[in-house]
Amino acid sequence: RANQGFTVFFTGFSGSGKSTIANALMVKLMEQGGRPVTLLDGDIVRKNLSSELGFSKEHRDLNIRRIGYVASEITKNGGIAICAPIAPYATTRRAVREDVENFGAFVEVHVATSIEECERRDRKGLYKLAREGKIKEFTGISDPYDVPASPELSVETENVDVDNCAHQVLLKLESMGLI
Ligand code: GGZ
Repeated sequence: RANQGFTVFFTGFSGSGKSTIANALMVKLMEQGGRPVTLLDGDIVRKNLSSELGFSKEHRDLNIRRIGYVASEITKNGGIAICAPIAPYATTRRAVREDVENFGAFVEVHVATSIEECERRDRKGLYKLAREGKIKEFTGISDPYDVPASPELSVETENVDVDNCAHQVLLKLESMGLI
């Protein structure tokens, strides 16, 4: 069991801290050595694997199913996949969980930083554009986000720093017997 592959799947709003926590987690897991770690970040996947897709429900679902497929292949081969898309739809997250659980563990981590905080930070100026109607179908503003009902772990970056969040994920992986 200690050598099985697994997938850590972060979900949360744009600007919630998914990528930063995912990167910190990747560093910690790589320091431990052993299994190869692959990061499937939202931005990077959209550039390389889903470049033709937009943000309709159909396109988001397709994007998430692709991420899920790659994560399940990595998991099957005994690796560690870290995914960090918004993944707003519960049914699609469920489908990815089922794909991955054929081969190893699926660890869903809700990055539960509130939409108010994400908009207040507005690191990339996207929330302003969404409010102005210049970006349509923006998650949390003009498009839905299904709050995870039973994630393996929930963290937030309003009161807790990134390193602490990544450490909480590491502890969860330990308690699940995965590392
Ligand atoms: C949400 C959008 C949108 C819309 C562009 N809604 O902060 P970012 O910039 O880097 O992260 C967001 C990213 C979301 O892509 P994902 O592949 O993670 O989304 S999904 O899981 O729903 O497929 C944001 C940017 O793309 N972005 N337009 N309308 N985020």
